[in-house]
Formats: sequence, C-alpha cells, structure tokens
Amino acid sequence: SGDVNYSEEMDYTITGIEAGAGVVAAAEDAVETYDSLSGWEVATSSSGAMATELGEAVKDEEPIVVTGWTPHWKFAKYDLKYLEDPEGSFGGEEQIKTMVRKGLEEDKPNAYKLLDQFKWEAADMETVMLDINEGSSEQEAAQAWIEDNQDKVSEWTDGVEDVDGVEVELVYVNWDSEIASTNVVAEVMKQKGFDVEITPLENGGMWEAVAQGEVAGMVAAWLPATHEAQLSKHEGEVVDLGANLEGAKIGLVVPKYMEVDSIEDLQP
Ligand code: PBE
Repeated sequence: SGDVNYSEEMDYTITGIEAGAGVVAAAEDAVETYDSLSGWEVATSSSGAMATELGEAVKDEEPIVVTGWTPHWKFAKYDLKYLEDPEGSFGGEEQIKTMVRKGLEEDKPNAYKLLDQFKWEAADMETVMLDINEGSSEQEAAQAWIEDNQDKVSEWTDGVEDVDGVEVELVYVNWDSEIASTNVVAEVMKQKGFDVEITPLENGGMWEAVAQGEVAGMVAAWLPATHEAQLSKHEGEVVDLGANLEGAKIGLVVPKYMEVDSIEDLQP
C-alpha cells in the first residue's frame, strides 16, 4: 500500500465535522505531525455533512478521508477502516463518561443516581444509531431500544424513586453517538417521572453549561484524549460519574477500497 496517490483527487482535504469536536482538533494535530499530510487541511462542517459526503464517495468508489469515530453506524453501512496512526495523534482507547454539575447529588438525588448508573455497550449505542439512520425518529429509536432492553434499563433505575415532574436538563452535541445516548437516557428519565429537556450545543458550550451549573449534566464526555482540552479547562467544576461506555475510538477513516493503511501512506 502507499503506492496510489489520492491526494489531488481529495484536494488535500480531510473531511471533518463540527469545528469544536475533539476529533477535528486531533486531525489538525495530525496535519502538523505527519510529513505525509504536509499541505493538507481539515475541512469543518457537520457530522451530517460528513456522513453525506462519505456516502456519496462510497457510491462512486472515490477516495475520501473522514474524521471518524466508534461507535458509529457508518461501520455497519459501509466497508471502512481506520488508518493506522503511528504517531498517536488520535490517542488510544476512549471511554465515554457522564459529567454532572456540582450539587446535583444533593438537589436531585434520583436524577443523580440514574445518571450515575447509566452504562451500556457499543453494540447498544449502535443499535439506536442505526435505527435513527434508517429513518426512525430519535425518540422512537430510543423508546424501541428501551423496550427491548428492560434488563439493562432496570439496572440504571435500580433504587431510583419515581418523581413527579422534577426538571432535568441534559446537554449534548449533535453527534450521532450522543444523539443516541442522550435520547435513551432522557426517555428512561421521563418514564421515572422527570420532566426532561435535552439541548444540543457545540462541544465547548456543552462543557461550559455543566461547569457553570446551568444544566444537570451530559453523557457525552470522550476521554482521556478527545475532550482533554475541555476537561482540563473545567477540572474541578464538573462531577465525573465515570464511564457509561468503554471501547470508543476516534481516528481517520477511509473506505476499504482505498489502498492505504496508515496515515503515513497519504502523500503531501
Ligand atoms: N466525536 C463523537 C466527538 C466525541 C463524540 C468523536 C465526534 C468529538 O470528536 O469530540
């Protein structure tokens, strides 16, 4: 591999997502780090636009490099691979963690307990993501997963008392993975009697809202690498409830028909 030069066809461009995403910052770091990416740029847009461009490239068997992550439905839908990252620009295995505001445990102990007990697996999240990708509404997909996974849900709600309209606001970013998790948690909370509002923000704003105590929390903190900058900015201002999903990953992703295996196989 590495013999085919796709760079010009791709206009020396990595197809990115939202400017505030950790994976975009990591891709910008890779552009600085790898000689193979000298002269490249990371185009920012949105997760939806990235997915559309990826789908179009695959349909025409054209080369494309996207900022990718797992869990994500794109791996079920297309034959894709991560490019090896020998310099470690994209970190290693990630956890998705739950962060809540200070004081939530005292003010809203049942909300805190449920958020603390929320934990699922990549396959669960992928089921919800695929369902949404195939046309279900976010809420319907969340409700369907909940119906099919009462055993898991009952672990999250274990010891959580029913409440009567206690208000809880969760923040997230419109990344497919976080749309899935946030909607599932919101629906479970509604079933326990909470009055739940979910608000999409950009990444920095999501962390800020929790750190300032404006909202209950979020289930969308990718660590230790992806959101390292956001965590270090707000260290001590947010309450870390631990991992809600293990084995997440970010990186540069390409269709398998491309004859490159490593970021080093791309060409300046
Ligand atoms: N993501 C999905 C986010 C975290 C979740 C990988 C696009 C990011 O890069 O910040």
